[in-house]
Amino acid sequence: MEGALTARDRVGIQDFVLLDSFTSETAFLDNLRKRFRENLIYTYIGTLLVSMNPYKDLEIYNLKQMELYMGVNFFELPPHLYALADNAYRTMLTEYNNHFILISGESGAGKTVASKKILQYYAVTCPSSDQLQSVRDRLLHSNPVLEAFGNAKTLRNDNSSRFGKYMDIQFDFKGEAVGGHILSYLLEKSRVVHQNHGERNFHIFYQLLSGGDDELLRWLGLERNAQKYCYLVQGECAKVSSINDKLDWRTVRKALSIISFGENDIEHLFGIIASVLHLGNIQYEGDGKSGNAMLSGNAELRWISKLLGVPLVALQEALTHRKIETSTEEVLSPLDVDQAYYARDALAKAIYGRTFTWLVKKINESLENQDATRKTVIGLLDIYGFEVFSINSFEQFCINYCNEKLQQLFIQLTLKSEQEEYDLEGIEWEPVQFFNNRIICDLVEQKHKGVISILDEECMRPGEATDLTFLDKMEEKIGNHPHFVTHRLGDQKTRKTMERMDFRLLHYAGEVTYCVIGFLDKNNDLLYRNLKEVMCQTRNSIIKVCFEFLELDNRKRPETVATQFKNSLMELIEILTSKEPSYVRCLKPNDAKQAGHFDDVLVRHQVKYLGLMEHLRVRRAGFAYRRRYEIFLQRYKPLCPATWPHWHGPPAQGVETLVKYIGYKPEEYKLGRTKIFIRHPKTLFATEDAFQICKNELATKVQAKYKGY
Ligand code: AD9
Ligand code: MG
Repeated sequence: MEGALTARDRVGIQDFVLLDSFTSETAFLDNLRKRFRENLIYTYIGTLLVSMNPYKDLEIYNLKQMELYMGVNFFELPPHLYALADNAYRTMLTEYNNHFILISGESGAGKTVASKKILQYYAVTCPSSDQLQSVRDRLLHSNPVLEAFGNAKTLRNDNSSRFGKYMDIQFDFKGEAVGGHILSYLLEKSRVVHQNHGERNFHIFYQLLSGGDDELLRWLGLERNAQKYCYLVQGECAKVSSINDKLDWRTVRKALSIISFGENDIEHLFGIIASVLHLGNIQYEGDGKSGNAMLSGNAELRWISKLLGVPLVALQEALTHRKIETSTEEVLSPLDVDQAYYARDALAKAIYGRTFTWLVKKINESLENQDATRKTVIGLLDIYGFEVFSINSFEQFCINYCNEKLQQLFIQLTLKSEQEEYDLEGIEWEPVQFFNNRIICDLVEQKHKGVISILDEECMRPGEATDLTFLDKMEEKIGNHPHFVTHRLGDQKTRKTMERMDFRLLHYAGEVTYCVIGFLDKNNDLLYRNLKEVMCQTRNSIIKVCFEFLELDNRKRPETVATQFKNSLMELIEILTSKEPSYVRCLKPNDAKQAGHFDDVLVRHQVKYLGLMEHLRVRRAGFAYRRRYEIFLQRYKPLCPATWPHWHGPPAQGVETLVKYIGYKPEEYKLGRTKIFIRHPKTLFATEDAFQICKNELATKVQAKYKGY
C-alpha cells in the first residue's frame, strides 16, 4: 500500500552496520531519532551498544526481559544492555578470561543507570547457591549507599556521580557471583562546603534530615529544616522534585544493615555527617584590635566535640590558630577570619572525603571473597561524565581529563588497535581517519610541560605562587599548543568570551573554559597540622581510622590531588587493558532532562565527538570476530572429519580445511598470519550452534560405546 510505513521505516535499524548509507551522519541520526520515538533506546554498532537516555521508565528491565536474553546469541534479539552483559558473561565462562564494560557519555547520559541495570542482571540471572545470596545482596546494596554519599544534584543531572567508580564482580568457575571489589576515584569534596546555584550538596545530608527519626536528629543536635545549614543552602534548591529524600533514606538505612555495618558504625557515621553540618554553621568574628578570628558562639563546637569525640578546647584552638614549627619550638599563630573559614572548610572536606574512603573500604571488606581459588571478573566502569558549566573549576578539569583518558583508551582498543591488527595480520584494509585525542591527554599530563606538572610546580612555591602565576606559567610553557588558549593569547573574538583568569582547553568533546581561581588550593588540599592532631584524639571509631597518628610523623610532602588522580587513572587504564572490553556509549537526547524530546544539534555533537561514525566505518569495513588459529581449531575441530580428533599440520591450514568443509563462503572470512577473521557474528554463531549439536552427538556416541563396560 502506498504511503504505508514499513517496520524498518518506522523503527529504524537495530545495527548501524546494516544502514544502507552508512557513511552519512544524517542517516545515522535519522536512525537514532526513529528508534528513540519508538522507545527503542538501544542500537548496535557491531558489538558496541549505543544507548539513548529516554528520561522515562520503560518496561524493558523486568525479569521477563532478563530471562529472554539469558544465554541467547548476541544478535538474535533486539539490542539491549542485557545482551551485552550476557555476552561478556558467557565469553568469560567459555574462554575463562576477564572482562570489563566501559560505559561512557557525558553527564546525565545514563551511565550510572546502565551500570546498575547490568549489576541487577547478573544478580538475578547468574546461578547462585543460598550461601552466596548474601554476596549478591551486598553487591546490589552497595549502590544506594555509595550514591547517597557520592552523588549530588547538579545542573546537568539530578543524580550526578561526583566520584568515579570501577567495580569488579568476581565469578567462580560455575559462573556464580562470589564477591566484588570497588575502586573509587577522586570524590568532588569541594561540594561539601560549596555548591553552585541550582545544585545540592551530597544526597546523604538531605536524606538524613528528611528521613532520620526525631530521636536520631535530637541525638545529633540537628533540625529537620535543611535551610538551617549553611552547607546546604548555597544552591537554593534543597528540595528537588525528582528526588524523594525520605524514601531514599530508608533505602540507604536498610542497605547499610545488609552490607553488615554494625549499629556502632552507623551511629558514628551519622555523627560525622551531622558534625559536618555543625562545622558549616560555625561563624567567626574578627577581634576588633588584632583582627584575629574568634568563634561567635560555641553551640556547634559542643556538638562536634561530642559527636566526633574530640576535646573541645583543643578543637576550638585548632579552628582559630595554626601551629608553626621552627627547628626548636612550636608556636601557635592566630588565624584571621578568612584563614579561619578556610581551616574550617578544609576540615569539613577532609572529614567527609576520608569518611567516603572508609565507606568504600568497609563495603569492600563485606564483598571480599576469602576463597583462594581462581576467579574471573567482569569490571563495570561508571565514572563522572564530561561536563561544562558556565564557570568551570579544578573539579571539571579533573573530570574532563578523566573522560579524555577514557576516550583515549577507547580509541586505542577499537579504532587504532583494530587497524593495526589488520596491518599486522596482513589483511587488506582501507584505513579510516579518526581524531586521536592523545594530543590533549599529553597537554594535560606530560611531564614538565603538561598542565598538571605546571600546576604542581606552582604548588611547590608556597607564598610566592598564586593562581595567576600558574596561568602565566602555562602561557609561557604551552601557550602555542593548538588545544590551549587564554585571554591574552586569544584573538579578538576569543577574548570577548574569556576573562583574564581563564584558560581554555579544546577537549575532544568540545571546548571548556576553566577559571584558575582555586586551582592551587584545591591541588594542595592542605589541612593544618593542629586540626589533624585534634582529629587523631578522637573517640569516633571511623575518624580514628581516617586520621592516624602515623600521618603526623610523616614529614614527606604528600602528592598533589591532580598527580594522585593522574596516577590512579594510569593504574585504572592498566587494569582495563588486561581485560576483554565491551562498550556502552550513552547519549542524551536533550539538555532539559525531558522525555520525548530529541535535540538534533545536541545528539549530532555527541555522535561526532564520541567517534561513533568512525567506529561504524571501521566495523562496517572490518571483521566482527577474530580467533587465533589454535583456539579456533581446538574448539571446532569435531565439525570436520579431517581435523578430528587431531590435526597434525600447521593450525592455519587446519582452520582453512575446517571452514571450507563446513561451508564458509570466501567473502565471509579472511585468513591472517595468526588468526582467522570472520566478517559477521552470524557466521560464528552458526558454527557455535553446529558445535553444540556435534558435542551432544559425540557424547551420546561415547556413552553408547562405553555402555556395558
Ligand atoms: V553523570 O556523568 O554521573 O552526571 P550519568 O551517570 O551518565 O551522569 P545517570 O545514569 O545518572 O547519568 O542518568 C541521569 C538520569 O537520566 C537518571 O537519573 C534517570 O532519570 C534518567 N535515565 C538514564 N538512563 C535511563 C534509562 N535507561 N531509563 C530511564 C534513565 N531513565
Ligand atoms: Mg553517573
